[in-house]
Amino acid sequence: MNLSEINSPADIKGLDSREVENLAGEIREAIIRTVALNGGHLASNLGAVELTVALHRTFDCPRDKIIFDVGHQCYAHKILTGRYNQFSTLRKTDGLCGFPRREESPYDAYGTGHASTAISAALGMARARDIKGEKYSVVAVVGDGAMTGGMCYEALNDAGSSKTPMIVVLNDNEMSISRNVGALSRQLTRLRLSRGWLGIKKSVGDTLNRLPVIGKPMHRVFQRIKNELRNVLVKDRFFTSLGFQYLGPIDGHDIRSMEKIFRRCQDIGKPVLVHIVTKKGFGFAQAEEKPEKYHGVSPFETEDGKTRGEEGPSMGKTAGEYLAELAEKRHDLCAVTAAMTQSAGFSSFAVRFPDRLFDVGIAEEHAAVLAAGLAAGGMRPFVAIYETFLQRAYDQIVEDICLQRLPVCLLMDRAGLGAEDGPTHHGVFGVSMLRHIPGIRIFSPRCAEECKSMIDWVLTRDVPAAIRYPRRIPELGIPYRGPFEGGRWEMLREGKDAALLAASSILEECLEAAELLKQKGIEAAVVNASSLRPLDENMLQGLVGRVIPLITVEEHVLSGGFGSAVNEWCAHAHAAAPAAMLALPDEFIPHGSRNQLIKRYGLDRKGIAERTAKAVET
Ligand SMILES: Cc1ncc(C[n+]2csc(CCOP(=O)(O)OP(=O)(O)O)c2C)c(N)n1
Repeated sequence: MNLSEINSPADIKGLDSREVENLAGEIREAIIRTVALNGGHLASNLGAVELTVALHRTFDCPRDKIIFDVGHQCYAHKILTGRYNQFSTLRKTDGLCGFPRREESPYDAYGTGHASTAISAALGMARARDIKGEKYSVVAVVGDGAMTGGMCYEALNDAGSSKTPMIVVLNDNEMSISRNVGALSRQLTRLRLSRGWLGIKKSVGDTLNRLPVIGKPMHRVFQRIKNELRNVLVKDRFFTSLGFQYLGPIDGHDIRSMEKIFRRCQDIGKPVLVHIVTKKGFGFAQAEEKPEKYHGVSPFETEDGKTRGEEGPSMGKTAGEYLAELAEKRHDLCAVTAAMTQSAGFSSFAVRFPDRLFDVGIAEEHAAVLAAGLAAGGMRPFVAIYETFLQRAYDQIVEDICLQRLPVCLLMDRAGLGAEDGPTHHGVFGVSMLRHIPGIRIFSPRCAEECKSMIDWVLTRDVPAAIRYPRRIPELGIPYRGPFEGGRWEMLREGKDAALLAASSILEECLEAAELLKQKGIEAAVVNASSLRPLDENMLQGLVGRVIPLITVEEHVLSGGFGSAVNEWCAHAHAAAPAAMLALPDEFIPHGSRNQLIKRYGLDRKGIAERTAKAVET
């Protein structure tokens, strides 16, 4: 079947089994082709192709609701719901989003991006349905990685006790981004291993059924014993004890078996959990072999898997490797990650100090409190989490870390625009999330040396701190003089007409803007405001004394960010407010390339230069 002929899932319902197999193959090829060009989540999507086909052939969307946890595995869903013709725009500016978005299609029943929300959302929708007396199925598709997140258990607990009919499909591939962690993962392995036993059960049942007269009653008794035994032997009590009917494990690449089970689920009338087993990267040898590498990829060559465009060393890796170096001598130093050890740059720390690296699974709240506990016990924990995911742990940062003044250091990776991943992944709220919390220090390095120097500084103080940095190390071409001091900024470029105050990733654009301004005869100073809290009050006093326009620039929302901090300081100091505060607007920023996004919001060199020139002229 030609994928471009699929206008809705109704178009695939009448296919015979051969056609369905072919369809899965075509979807898989389209996904590989597109991700090779645009980048994206490859391995997770390849593993979920048959599951998605089976879901859309069984359920009747958009009347029935399918909620994809994390949503990074929704590509086949987008193709099957009339979006194949736009699929080449996946993750591109103004193109299809790589995650489900309610505004993009009525088939995207619920927007996701951050893990472990689908069961809660599905329960909410199922309750809304029941209250309104409507009839439809609600299905949450959750990976075993997402199942390490605490919210899943809160939702299972609630759903199981309320007996609200809903379906949870547990897509178990033994992987989160890396191999999955935790006790539940071990439990699922036991369930998967029980598949051999389920095979024996089936063949005994079939034999009994074939026996004349005595066969049928014996089969019924066997059935009862079988179910009991199943509970004991396959240890599926975990989900049943929470009030869910457990079905599985079944092969998540066998479309017919899944359709059969999904049809059964529609009539059960209580919460059901269907445990399917899949292979991450299924059908693409390189991704099957290295599912971690192909979890999320930049554009790559399909033949040899080589990624296009060198990504360069990351700031996270710099921090992770430096901490591993320090950990040789400092036995109190430890690290906490939340299912992102490799992506956050802590692989070598994990290899060198497996006893002092705690990967807690997708459990950011737990990560923060675990770190608070470690600090209370005399350790120096560094918690490496992407800025966007750290939003989960706001309360724990306030109550557990800061209120108790515990020396936990948050390493907020991927600060700034998450570009192609879009609104769920931009790290643009971090400063406003933390800046008002008493006692915390917030820093943002401009280079690897400054990042290391910040870590050194943090280790000499007994206070909570956060270091926020983008993935890529900015290239400013100005040697770092250091050492870093909390509350001290660095003058990167002198200038008598205006001062641009900025930190980290956006300093590159500021320095380029200063060059453009020079061509117009405007001398703009550029300050590396690497200490976002406390501010460098001495330098601010000096700049205010020069009576030149101050312009704050940040890759962050305006409200409560760095510009707001400088503005507040000016008000307290009875100084003139900044002449301009350049930042992202107070709206959710869509996905797109970073270059196009910063241009759109006036944060590229041209935008910064124009706003500065205007401030100087008025
Ligand atoms: C709150 C949160 N933390 C971290 C992530 C980053 N992340 C995206 S996918 C993923 C692994 C998900 O594993 P699983 O649910 O098993 O899906 P799979 O990729 O294996 O199909 C992680 C950790 C996230 N999306 N949300």
